[in-house]
Amino acid sequence: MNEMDEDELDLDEEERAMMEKFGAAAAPAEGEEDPDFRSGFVALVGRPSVGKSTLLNACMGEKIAITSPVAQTTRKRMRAVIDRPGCQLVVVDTPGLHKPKDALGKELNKVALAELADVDVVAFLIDATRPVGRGDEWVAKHVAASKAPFKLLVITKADKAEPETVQQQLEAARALAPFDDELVVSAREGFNVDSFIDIVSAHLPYGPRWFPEGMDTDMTDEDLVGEFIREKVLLNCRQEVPHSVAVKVDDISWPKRDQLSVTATILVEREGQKAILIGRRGSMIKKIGTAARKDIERLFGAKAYLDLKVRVQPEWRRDANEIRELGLEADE
Ligand SMILES: Nc1nc2c(ncn2[C@@H]2O[C@H](COP(=O)(O)OP(=O)(O)OP(=O)(O)O)[C@@H](O)[C@H]2O)c(=O)[nH]1
Ligand SMILES: [Mg+2]
Repeated sequence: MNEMDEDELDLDEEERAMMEKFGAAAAPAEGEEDPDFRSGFVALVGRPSVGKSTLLNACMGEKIAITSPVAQTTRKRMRAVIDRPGCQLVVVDTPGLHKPKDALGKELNKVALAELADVDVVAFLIDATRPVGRGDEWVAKHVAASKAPFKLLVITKADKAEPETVQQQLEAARALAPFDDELVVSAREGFNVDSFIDIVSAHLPYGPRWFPEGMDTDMTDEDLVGEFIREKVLLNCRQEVPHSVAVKVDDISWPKRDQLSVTATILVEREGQKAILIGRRGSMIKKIGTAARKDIERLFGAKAYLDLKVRVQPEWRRDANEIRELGLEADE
């Protein structure tokens, strides 16, 4: 907090708690005096692959969260900030809730469930193209138990399902938990994305913005770059490789203002996976690097140089220390 003492700002208890939790970046902007200004958090929750990250990107109008058909694509909570006249909405992307198979899976669930306790609005996403099942029932129980004052049911991927199927999904989902409102969206086609923002914004509490205007996300550059690299692995490799991969960004430097240089290590669990990732004469790692570089260049608006290495770290997903090292541990 710059120069000013917290007491001088006359923060109320809730604001103080938020600042403790989110750090100074989340401090309410000074001088924000509009009593009609709304500001708050919506968490996107649901099973893996229902389209949470894709909806976040559609809300932002740009890709900042990684997406893929592989379950558990998202491993870290991401907050994305939408500034509108009279309102600041923070959209929180969470890992898909699932039956965990290892220590990593348990942490991912903890990360997602923690958000249910901390937001103003919970958006529970259900995939229009997959029958409502026990996984959704389990998530719904947690949504029902959340103290968030407004709960929104969202049926996703409307572009991929017949209207009758969407209707059936709505009916099945309504039976899972009480919701305050419902919406059918297609993040891919932009259908009802603005309505999603409008509905959620209308149910945020009054108060000043939590993040400075113009700040898109709370993710560090290292996190964003690491995730983009991991996404390209998910999109290019199959079977067990995607789940065994983690990316450590060792260094980011800016040799010039419009140039960044990244050194990163891709962790895998077995030698065979390393061989797949490197590919024949390095063809796979080159493909991954080229695709990641394009995304990084677009996001940062600068020319990027990527130096990727692959390292075997057996069973890292079962190793609590390694999970912590990688920043994948849930906050206690
Ligand atoms: N057709 C269609 N596909 C979508 C839509 N939204 C998401 N998808 C696809 O569904 C898959 C999963 O999307 P994600 O956004 O990664 O899903 P997620 O819920 O964030 O998944 P996890 O991070 O694993 O929990 C991707 O292949 C997306 O392209 C949509 O509106 N329409
Ligand atoms: Mg995701």
